Amino acid sequence: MTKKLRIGITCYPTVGGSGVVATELGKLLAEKGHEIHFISSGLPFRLRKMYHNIYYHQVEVNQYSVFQYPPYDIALASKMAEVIQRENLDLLHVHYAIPHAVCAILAKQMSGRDVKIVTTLHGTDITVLGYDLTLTDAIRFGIEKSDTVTAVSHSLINQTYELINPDKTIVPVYNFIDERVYKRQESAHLKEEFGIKPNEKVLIHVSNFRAVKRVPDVVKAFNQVAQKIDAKLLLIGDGPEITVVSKLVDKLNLRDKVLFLGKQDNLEELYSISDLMLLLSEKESFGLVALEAMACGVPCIGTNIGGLPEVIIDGVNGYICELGNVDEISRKALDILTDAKLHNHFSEQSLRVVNEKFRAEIIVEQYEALYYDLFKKG
Ligand code: GMT
Repeated sequence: MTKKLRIGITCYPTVGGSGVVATELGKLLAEKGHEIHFISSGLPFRLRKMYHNIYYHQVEVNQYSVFQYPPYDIALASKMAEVIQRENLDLLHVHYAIPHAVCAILAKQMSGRDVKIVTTLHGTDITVLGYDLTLTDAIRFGIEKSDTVTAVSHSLINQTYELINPDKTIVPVYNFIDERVYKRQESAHLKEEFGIKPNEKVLIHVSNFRAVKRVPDVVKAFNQVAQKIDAKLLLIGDGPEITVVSKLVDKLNLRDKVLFLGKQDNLEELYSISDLMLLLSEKESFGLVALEAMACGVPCIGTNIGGLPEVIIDGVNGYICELGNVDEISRKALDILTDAKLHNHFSEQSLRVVNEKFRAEIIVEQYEALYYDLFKKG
């Protein structure tokens, strides 16, 4: 029997897609018999249930008056080193090149153990260079000194080579969903509770409302759709742009058609009452929420940005539109929403694409194979 591994996982527990993927991966690896140690500043969300082989080691970041900034990176590296030694970890799988890969490298040195380091790039750690070029060398260092580096899309790999040009092979490993959770379910009662009439089409957008998500484009496209057919828009999430979006909704006189639902768990129930997902970002290395929607049979419209065309296959399970082209987006949304045959087809294709490319079993096996490779190499 293959040896089960002791794996440390570090992510930002609250950040969104990367935290979700790290947590879900930890759970599925635990179900396969590996021992999982989450090392992070907060209990990773979506952990929800008790597992006998999942442990959580909290990183305490103290604010001493002598330090100008709380020393998160050093506190994390120290905690990682402590857990490597005490729990005899075989490997650390960290999410983000900075700061987490750099912390893992430091922790490995501090522990004096030959722990392997696997780093997954999610995009936000690379696109940060758009704002702060001084981090380039730190990101390259984190990538080059990791034993294995993965990225969540081919687009992100290309972008990383263009911007950082690390001397390292980066392996594509797509994100995945747990299809036991993300599946269409009976939630018709929710429609009634939200005051959505049976004839109304439901569009959905889920994000952290950062400017890069271009939520105003979602509202503008919805406005054009709602002028032609009866429809409601569900906006899920919260973040810096919420006020701008709310003002736009008022300006366009859409208050009774747009539902601001804030942050929500159990998204599968909301996808299950939705007819179309809009993800119109200007940066998106993958677009996990599109995948979640697809797994519930919801066709998606995304922008021709980053990894989105690798998830939403244009003309197969939805449409890819030019960034900011609200006319094109609303036209294609209407095509899907007014043609039941096309909608059904895209819905079925969404399930097929998820099953063939993004099923948890396939992706978790890819990560496991990469882990075991490291021990073969010695
Ligand atoms: O999109 C965000 O703002 C959150 C961010 C994160 O770091 O969690 O998401 C990134 O990682 C997700 C999981 O791999 C991807 O699905 C998102 O596309 C990616 N976000 C960006 O590239 C902007």
